[in-house]
Amino acid sequence: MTSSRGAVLRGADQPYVLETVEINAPRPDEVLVRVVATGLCHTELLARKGMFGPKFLPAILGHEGAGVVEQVGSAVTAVVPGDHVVLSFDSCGQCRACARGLPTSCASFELLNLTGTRADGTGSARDADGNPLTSRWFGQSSFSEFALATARNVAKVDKGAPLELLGPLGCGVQTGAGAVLNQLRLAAGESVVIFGVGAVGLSAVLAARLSGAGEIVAVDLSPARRELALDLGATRAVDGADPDLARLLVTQGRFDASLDTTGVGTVMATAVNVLDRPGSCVLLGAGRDTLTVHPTVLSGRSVTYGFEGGSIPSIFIPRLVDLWQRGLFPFDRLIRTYPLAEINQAEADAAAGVAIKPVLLMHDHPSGSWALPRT
Ligand code: CXF
Ligand code: ZN
Repeated sequence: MTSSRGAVLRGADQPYVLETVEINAPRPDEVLVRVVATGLCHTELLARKGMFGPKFLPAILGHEGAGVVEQVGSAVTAVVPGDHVVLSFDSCGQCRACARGLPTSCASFELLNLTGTRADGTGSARDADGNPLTSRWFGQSSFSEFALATARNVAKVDKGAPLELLGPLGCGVQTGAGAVLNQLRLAAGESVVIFGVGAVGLSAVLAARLSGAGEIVAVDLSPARRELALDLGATRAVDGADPDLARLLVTQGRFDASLDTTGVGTVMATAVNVLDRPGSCVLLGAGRDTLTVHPTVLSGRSVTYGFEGGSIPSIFIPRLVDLWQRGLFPFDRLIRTYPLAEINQAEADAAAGVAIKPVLLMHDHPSGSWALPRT
């Protein structure tokens, strides 16, 4: 057992509260990580709202952790204590999709990442009174000084990179960049339109620029986000509230590719309708809306949903770290840091769109040599 300070969410209308929690020792395939920093993802806001079931709370959320391996289970060979890791989504490693190297299509993706328990229904943390907590959120629950992850959801990264920065590579940044680099595989000169430029959409903008895309159009309701998208490489920015959005978008020709991060039904349909033939759309949004299009609209066009950008975390995350180190993928521009004690402010800023990607620092004084300036 390891005692840890963690942010616990006990009710949909309650703030996160810092509590002392007890984390189990690692099972054979598990990895105990001393968390340095954790990003806050939009999916955390949905978990608060009850999207993952009525029995979900109380919970330790957090699924963009980065830290140092403290202890490994007896069967773990991929990492050793002292390794620096980014925590990402979990997968079973045994289904047909995992066997084919497609962990984002794992047959147990929802079970392992969205229920907050292991596949066998157990959790891995209790509160100070010994009561169980939802504690396997994306196989990590990293709003905590220590997190129990699995060998399959840790990605070993270069020790020269700042852990204070890397957590969002585990979900939001990986999702947007992966959709472009792994799923759309944009060729140089191809055009793409990105609906919703929060952390996921802006990561897609960065990846599209890196791919040498021709036109990169960012659509968003927020003028500030549109401005940032232009600064990060979008060639055009369009107000998502424009009543004539679809026609406005195709004035210079239809798109080779489109991405939706909003999950809004009408916006997803527009993302399909503005495609060229051939054309590909990747949906990344969360929510309850459905996509409705007439079947003939899909002639010559493909639509897929992209859990985590179709990535293999142990390969894709170190690659993104390398691109960042070479100045080619400046995802740090999206980040605003907060001490863990200010998690409620971080959440409010994310919900209000004030912070694109909040990152919670577990300790006031970052452990690494690369200290993020407070922004
Ligand atoms: C989410 C995306 C929406 C469905 C649940 C999983 N991924 C990461 O936050
Ligand atoms: Zn996420």
